[in-house]
Amino acid sequence: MRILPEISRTFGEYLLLPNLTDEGCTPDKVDLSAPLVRHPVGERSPIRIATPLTSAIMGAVSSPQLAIALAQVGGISFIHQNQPVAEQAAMVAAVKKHKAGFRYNDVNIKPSATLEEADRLLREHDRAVVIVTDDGSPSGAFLGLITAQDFNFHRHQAGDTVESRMRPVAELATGTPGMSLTTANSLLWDSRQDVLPLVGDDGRVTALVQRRDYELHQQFSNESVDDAKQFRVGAGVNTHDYRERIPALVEAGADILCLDSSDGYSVWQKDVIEYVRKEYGDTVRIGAGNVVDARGFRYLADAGADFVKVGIGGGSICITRDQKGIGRGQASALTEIVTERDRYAEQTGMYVPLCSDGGIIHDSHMAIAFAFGADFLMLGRYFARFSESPAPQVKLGGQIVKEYWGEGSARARNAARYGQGKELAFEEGVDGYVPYAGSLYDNVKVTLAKIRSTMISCGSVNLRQFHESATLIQVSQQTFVQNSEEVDRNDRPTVV
Ligand code: RVP
Repeated sequence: MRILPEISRTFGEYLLLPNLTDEGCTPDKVDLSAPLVRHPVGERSPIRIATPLTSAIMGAVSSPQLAIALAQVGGISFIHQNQPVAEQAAMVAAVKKHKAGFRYNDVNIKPSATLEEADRLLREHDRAVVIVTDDGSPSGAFLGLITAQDFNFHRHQAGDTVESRMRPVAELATGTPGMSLTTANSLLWDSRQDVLPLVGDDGRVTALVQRRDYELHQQFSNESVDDAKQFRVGAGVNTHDYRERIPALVEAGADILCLDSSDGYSVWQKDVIEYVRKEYGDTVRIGAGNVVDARGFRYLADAGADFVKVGIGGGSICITRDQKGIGRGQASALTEIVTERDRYAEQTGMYVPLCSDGGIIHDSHMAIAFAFGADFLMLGRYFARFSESPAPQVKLGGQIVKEYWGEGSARARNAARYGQGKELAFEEGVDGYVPYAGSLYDNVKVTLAKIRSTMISCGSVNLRQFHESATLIQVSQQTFVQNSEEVDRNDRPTVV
C-alpha cells in the first residue's frame, strides 16, 4: 500500500490569474485548434480540430444529428458502442453521408411514384431535392429533379405522379464527374438550382453538389471535414467485440475510434491497439483510456494509443467513486498526466494528445482544463442539454429538461464499459435530467467566446501558449464549498 502525499482536486478549486494582454492579443486572433492524434514533436497532427470539444461516447449524447452539428462548428462526436455493431456503423455512415462538397446521390424516386411519396422522402431525409431516376435507384438513369417547391397539396393531388411535376433533365444544368468543387459551385449558382447533379457519360448521377452545403460551409468555416469534405465522426469501441466492431466502423467511414472504458489501464486495451496496428497500420486512429495517473498514460502511449483520455469518476452522472472507491479529481489527474505527456514527448519525440473527459460543470471549467494542459475535452452533460442530442425532451415542474443518463446506469447497462462481464451487477451511473439549453450552434458560440476571453486575459492566443503560461491558484475551502452548493442547485443533473 502507498498513500500519495497530495489531495485529489477538481477544476472548481482553481482560478486563473491574468497575464499581460498586449496589442496582438485580441479574441479574433485566438486559435483554439488542437491535435487529435499523436504526431512527432514539431510536426502537425494528421487530424486536428478547430474547436477542441468532443461529445461523450454516450447513448444520451452522441447521435448522428449531434455529430453533424458538432462537426459543423469544428468539433467531433464519438458515436456510442453500447448498441449492435450494425446500428453503430449505420449511425457513423449517416454522418459521413450527410454532407460533402460532393454528396452521395442517396435519395431517389421513380417517375411513376406519387407526389405523396416524394413529399415523404423529402421530409424523412431532410432534403431540399429528390433525384428522379428511371428505376428509382441511385444507379438508375437520371431523368430529373423534384423539390418541395414543385408541388403543393392545395393545387396538386397527392396521387399525381412525380413525372407530372418534376423538372426534366433537358431543362437542368448538370456537371460532369471529376469537375472541381469551385467549378461545380459556380455552375450551381449560375443555374439558380438548389442542386447540381454530376452526370456521367452513361447518364447516371455520380454525385450531387448542394446549395445548402455551400451556405453551411460559408457559415461554419471551421468545420471538421476529411479530404473528401465529408464530416468527421468518431466511434467508441470496447475490448470485447472489437474484431467484429472495428472493421464495420472503418467500413462505415469512422475517422477515429476510441476505447470506451471507465478504467483503461488494462492489458485488454493494449490488445485492441495492437490489433488495430496489425490490421490497419496508422490508417486507423484509436484513442484509449480512461486513466488518472502517469503510469496509465505511459502504458497506453507505449501501446500506441493515438490519444489518451483522462478521468475516472468525475462525470456529472457518475457514481463510480461511491460504488468502487476508485477515481481522482480531474485537476490532480491532469496535473500528473500533462507532466508525463510532456516528458514522454521529450524522451520519445512523440506527442500524444490528452483528452480531459467529464466533470465540466461551468464553461469556466473548460478554460481551467486547458490551463492545466488538456489538448481537447470530452463532454456529456454539456451536449446532452441541446436540441440536437438524442435524449427525450420533457417538461418537469414547469421547466423544459432533457433526459440524461450515465452509461453505467440501469437504463444504459453498458457492461462492456465497466468491465462487469455480460451483465451490470451494480450501477455506476445515474439516470436524471438536465435543463434544456437550446441549440448547439448558439451555445458553442457563446462558450468559445468565453474561452477566448479567458485566454486573452491570460495573454494567450493559442492553446499551446496557454498551457505554458497559465497561472492557476487554489481557492479557499470556503469558496469551493459555496461554489459546489451553487452548482448542485443549478447545474447538476437532477436524479430521478
Ligand atoms: P460529464 O460531461 O460530466 O457529464 O461527463 C461525461 C463523462 O462521464 C463521459 O464521457 C464518461 O467518461 C463518463 N460517464 C459516462 N457514463 C458514466 C456513468 O454512468 N458513470 N460516466
